[in-house]
Amino acid sequence: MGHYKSNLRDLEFNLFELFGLDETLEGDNFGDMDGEVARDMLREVVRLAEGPLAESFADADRNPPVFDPETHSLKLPDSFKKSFKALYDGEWWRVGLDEEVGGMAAPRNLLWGINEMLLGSQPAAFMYSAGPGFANILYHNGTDEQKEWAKVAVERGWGATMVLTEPDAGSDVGAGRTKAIKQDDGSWHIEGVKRFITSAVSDDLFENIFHLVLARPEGAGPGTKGLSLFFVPSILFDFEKGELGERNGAFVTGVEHKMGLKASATCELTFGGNGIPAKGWLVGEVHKGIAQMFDVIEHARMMVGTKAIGTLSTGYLNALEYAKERVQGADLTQMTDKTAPRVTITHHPDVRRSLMMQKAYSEGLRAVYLYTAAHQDPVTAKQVSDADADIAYRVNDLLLPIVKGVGSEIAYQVLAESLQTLGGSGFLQDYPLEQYIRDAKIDSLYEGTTAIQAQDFFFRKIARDRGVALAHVAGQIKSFIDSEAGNGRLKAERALLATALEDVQAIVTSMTQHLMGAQDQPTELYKVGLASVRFLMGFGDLLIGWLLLRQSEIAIAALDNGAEGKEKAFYEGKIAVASFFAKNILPQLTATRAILTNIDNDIMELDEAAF
Ligand code: ST9
Ligand code: FAD
Repeated sequence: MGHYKSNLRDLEFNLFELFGLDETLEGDNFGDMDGEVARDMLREVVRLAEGPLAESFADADRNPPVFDPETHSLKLPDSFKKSFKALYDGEWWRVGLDEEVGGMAAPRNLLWGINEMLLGSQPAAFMYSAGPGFANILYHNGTDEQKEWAKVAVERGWGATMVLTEPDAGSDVGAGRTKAIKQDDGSWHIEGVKRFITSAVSDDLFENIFHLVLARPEGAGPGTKGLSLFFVPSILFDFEKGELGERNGAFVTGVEHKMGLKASATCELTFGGNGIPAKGWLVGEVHKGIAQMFDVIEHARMMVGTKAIGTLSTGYLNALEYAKERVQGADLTQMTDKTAPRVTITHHPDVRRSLMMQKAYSEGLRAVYLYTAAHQDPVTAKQVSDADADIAYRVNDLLLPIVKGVGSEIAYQVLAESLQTLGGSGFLQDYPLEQYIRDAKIDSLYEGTTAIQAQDFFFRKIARDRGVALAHVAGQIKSFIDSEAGNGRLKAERALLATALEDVQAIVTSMTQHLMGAQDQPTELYKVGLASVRFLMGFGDLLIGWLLLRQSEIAIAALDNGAEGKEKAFYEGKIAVASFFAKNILPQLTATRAILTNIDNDIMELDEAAF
């Protein structure tokens, strides 16, 4: 048994009982797939994720990949390659891809439910296996000829990378200096050095890797709008037959040593610095690089958030298992009786508080990413929130920074609680918690840091959207508050949710006033910047509180219908965790509201020397 613990029951509860996946699958929107097929798929993924995929998790951390700068090559641990093969040969990468490139249609919430387990088990392997997904995006954005390359890439199992970051262009992608020089034959030569590129070298996992690279054509303007997207294969190939030819001039010139996620190679990638030109082809023959790259980024942000949430879930379940067995101390009510029987630590109030917090965020964030995923295809969105295609698109856009930003911040924070549950043992490498924390830290950094997610959330997803998607989600929350949900038993919790919704709405109003005030007084914008991350996190708590209460409503009905045994315990847990979250977390939003609606610019006016 590996480190990974799936939560199949909770996944199925969300997909089928909360979001109605059986109904989504009625008709032929997703081919022959029905609820039973979907359940079989999930069970199969549990076997893979808890078994062969998880097996190399610790070994690949303790024996990280070794890079040889002479040959620009990487040696991955054999154990990891075995896990990767189990994943790739399982062909889970086909799920959700277009049928034209060899994919299999599936509702997006089912797809991300599957991905949660693969990512929680062995995230680096999942990332190496993203080639077909990247090819799918090339297929969507490419010329007719490039669509054929995309099919070749999938058929031959090529790896792929997304290439934006440079030493002086991280969050500020538009500062990138990598150049593209047009050639007479219609191709381009790419020149520059990119850094932190994931999976740019990968031992012998693939015969070829193609890079999707942002570069600035000579003479193009500044910023992100001057960037174009290029397809740059590591090895050139015959465009008709797909056969491999000469090495292209894109070489990995370094691999980073890092805190965690060690099996995933993070590379310096040099284009054209080795005496061989790095040939590239303009994707779609249009200069819309940043918009095209955002097709990749949106998937990758979803992936990063789901990875964090999947890690938090297995962290919680490992902590829970330990807590149920660890005997230490007496019950608090018998603390003065030195002869009192010793109890398992689950008897101690503070351990219960911590475990319930872990459960709330693991299960609440799972509901958040599945709700978001449901808005990535119109059929599922209609089923889940009665959204039409336009609203569905906007809601997904709105919630991606929540999945990515809140998912990653909370996972890192709450995994520390999971480690704490194990006491000193949590600090040891005998348990996976310390590695979970190291491996999950990256999630708040790459694909746009939390500050970037928070700005995206407010400026683009709320202000620029004129609040349309926000109104849809807030409307759903409001109708739950106004309903009789819980059959008389969720009144207090619904009242707490109502206050939380008002608090969040007051924060939005205040931030919008600062945004408008910036037309006369530009420094008003600082107030938005000072509030944005706390607003992002607060909105995440509101969504979690709402979705946990919706789950609780279903659980109450199931208990009323006579659920027994393990099922009874499961539903009781659902009611308890929703109530706990409503009473212990949602009221914090009132304090956040008081802080953010009275925010001032004092620290912006302070001399840097005073810090
Ligand atoms: C990285 C990779 O960190 C880490 C892990 C890699 C793992 C690989 C595996 C991935 C697997 C994924 C799954 C595979 C796929 C499966 C497929 C299945 C089918 N939304 O605001 P402006 C666009 S990589 C959409 O003025 P600035 C838009 O076109 C490195 N589009 O920005 C816009 O134009 P317009 C990641 C957006 O001030 C234009 O950009 N690095 C969005 O010029 C300009 O917008 C980062 O993420 C959006 N949310 O530039 C960088 N936002 O307005 C983080 C912008 O006309 N930095 N656009 O529509 C940022 O995001 C910055 O805010 C910035 C600012 C660069 C956008
Ligand atoms: P900086 O942009 O320098 O940020 C430093 C700090 O300043 C952060 O706290 C940030 O939030 C804050 N900050 C910066 N600008 C602002 C602002 N405008 N407002 C408020 N705060 C701000 N890139 C790729 O292109 N492809 C990859 O495959 C890839 N994989 C990666 C893998 C790993 C392991 C790592 C570490 C990075 C990877 N990256 C990749 C790069 C990653 O996306 C960047 O590290 C990230 O976007 C942040 O950029 P930076 O590191 O330069 O930090």
